[in-house]
Amino acid sequence: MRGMPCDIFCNVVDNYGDIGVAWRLARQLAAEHGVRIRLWLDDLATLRRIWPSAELGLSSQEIANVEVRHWTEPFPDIAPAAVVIEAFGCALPETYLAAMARREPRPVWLNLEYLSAESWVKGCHGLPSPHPRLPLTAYFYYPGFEPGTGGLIREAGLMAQGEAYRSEPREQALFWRSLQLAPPADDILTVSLFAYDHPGIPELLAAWSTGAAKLRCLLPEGVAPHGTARFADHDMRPGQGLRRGNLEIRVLPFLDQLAYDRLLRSCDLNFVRGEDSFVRAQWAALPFVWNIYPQQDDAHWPKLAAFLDLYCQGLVPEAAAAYRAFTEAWNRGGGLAAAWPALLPHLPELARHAGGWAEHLADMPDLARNLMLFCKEKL
Ligand code: TRH
Repeated sequence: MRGMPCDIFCNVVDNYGDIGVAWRLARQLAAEHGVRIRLWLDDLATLRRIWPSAELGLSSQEIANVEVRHWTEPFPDIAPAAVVIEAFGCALPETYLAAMARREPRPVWLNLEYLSAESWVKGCHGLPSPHPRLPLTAYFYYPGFEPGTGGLIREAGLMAQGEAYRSEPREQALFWRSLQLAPPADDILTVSLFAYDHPGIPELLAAWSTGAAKLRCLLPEGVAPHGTARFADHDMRPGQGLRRGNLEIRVLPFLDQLAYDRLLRSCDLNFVRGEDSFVRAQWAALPFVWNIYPQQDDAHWPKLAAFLDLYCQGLVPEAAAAYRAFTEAWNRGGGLAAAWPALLPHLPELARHAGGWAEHLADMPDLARNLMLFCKEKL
């Protein structure tokens, strides 16, 4: 499959997850499988937040061996690639679809779906979906946590990198210095906080400030600005800090994807959200709390429950109960004053469990590898 051309289409609906996933996959397919990627992206500014060498205003640029094309309308008249990945149902341009239908052989067309731990995913992964008008078939490609799904994005050597980082205090000290922070003292709990701007934020910050543990909360710039301002009584900017009781808050600049991985590996507990940071926290092999992306029809609750059922297998019952209660409170945005002190004593057990979970996941083939095999079968 080396040298195979592949078009990835990504439309940024909101936040960073659409491009976060598409960009990570594009980089990995290019770096590890030698695929010639053209990434069609409608919002270069969002890519630039997670990958600062991306330039605005260019219709085409080469970054990390990926050809990044600004997706604008009218769409240029181009020859479709052998493999086409439509990220999160972003709807391919009509003219491009028509060109796909004329191409011989037809491209392998994958619809990369959102990640879910729900049991129906295994039954739907890989199913064909014929186009209503054109002689084309799209295949549903579902990431997942279990065999029979498309797997999770995991670069080669990721786990070894994490272990090397954890056993190298000098590397960690360099990372903290790059953030203009001293390495945390042993008696401080270091927490990264990436969450939606929900009412639980000021409540949790208040619980931390009066809590039993000394805690340093690292907050990427622009994350949950209203919730943190409600707690702090003012807006907080990068580099700024605030101390209240046992809590210290530091606002970090928004990091690039590589530095964000280091942040996740450097903390004792990570609050993550959406899809990509949620998966990266699992690869960091440390305790995490997931703020699931809220959906209008409440479809996120069964999705959250399915993940917790899977994740909590093998966790001691008391720790599992506290973890479930805290995750529920965090996602509902209430009850955190009680849920936090109940969770705190279980962090060592949660750390042990997170390590085992990451090893278990890493025993399965990664999404890019599975995707390559899938395409090979269909080509
Ligand atoms: O930003 P998210 O909430 O994104 C999404 C979108 O809302 C999307 O529409 C929705 O469908 C999906 O969630 C479920 O969260 P996510 O997926 O974790 O993406 C964040 C990306 O930003 C991820 O690639 C990590 C990256 N990141 C950095 O590179 N640096 C940072 O400092 C931070 C905090 C994140």
